[in-house]
Amino acid sequence: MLRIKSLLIPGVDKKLLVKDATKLMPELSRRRFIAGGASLGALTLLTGCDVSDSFSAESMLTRISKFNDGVQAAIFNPNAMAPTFSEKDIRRPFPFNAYYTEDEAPNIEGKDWKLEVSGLVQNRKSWTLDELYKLPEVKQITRHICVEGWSAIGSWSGTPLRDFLKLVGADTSAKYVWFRCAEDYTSPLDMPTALHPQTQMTFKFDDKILPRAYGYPMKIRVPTKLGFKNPKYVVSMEVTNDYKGGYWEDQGYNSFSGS
Ligand SMILES: Nc1nc2c(c(=O)[nH]1)N[C@H]1C(S)=C(S)[C@@H](COP(=O)(O)O)O[C@H]1N2
Ligand SMILES: [Mo]
Repeated sequence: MLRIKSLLIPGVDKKLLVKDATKLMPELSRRRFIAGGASLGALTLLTGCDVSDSFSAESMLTRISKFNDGVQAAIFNPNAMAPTFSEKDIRRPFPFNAYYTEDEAPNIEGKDWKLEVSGLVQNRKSWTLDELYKLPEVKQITRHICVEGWSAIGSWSGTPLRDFLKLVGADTSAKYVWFRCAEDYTSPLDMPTALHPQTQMTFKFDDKILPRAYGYPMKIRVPTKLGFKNPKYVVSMEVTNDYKGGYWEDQGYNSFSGS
């Protein structure tokens, strides 16, 4: 059964906030913001404000009103970097989220698990966890933003997806990398975002093997996109020119959903 949670934040009228913020933006930013779906998530990414109360909603609006031409150039640019944070900012315990409760999360045996790599790649094969753990590791402390009205800073480590795509000889002129998960979750990622330097195949959270709750054994961490574009329990990666839809995308969320 699908559990629909409230999208509203206590004390903050989301629609009004997005409307107010839009009015404050300089022309170019405003046009791009609207073209990108004018989401609260995009606003949170931009300003770094966690809009969980009316106080931070105020500071978000203050920041937006200070946007200048220099800032504009970087805003909503697919190549822009997501802000990074320090160890002390990490939320512990980090929130769990899925379309089911935590005890229903997939319980995967690492030794039996394989990552299938298919589609427009030269080297179509399945990767074991041991093979993937040998890839170079990068650690990033970034903010995860969920459309359901929460955000939290976490630490994720793994291999940049673009390095892996190079390694398997992916056709990077293809339009998407499409992920399938152990349950029926799917998620399409546009190629420019798949090649973004911060997009990561993640094997660790907070320096420890990715716990079951956060997607063991592998998730895709995309700090320039909203939480639902970060598939957990990934079992297959397909490079494709076909738009194959995704769990939330099929329910009307904008597939771009990000910066
Ligand atoms: N396989 C799978 N991946 C998923 C989801 C899911 O339900 N299943 N939910 C998404 C959503 S909406 C969010 S906010 C994040 C939550 O990740 P977390 O549990 O690590 O905080 O996972 C995303 N990836
Ligand atoms: Mo989410």
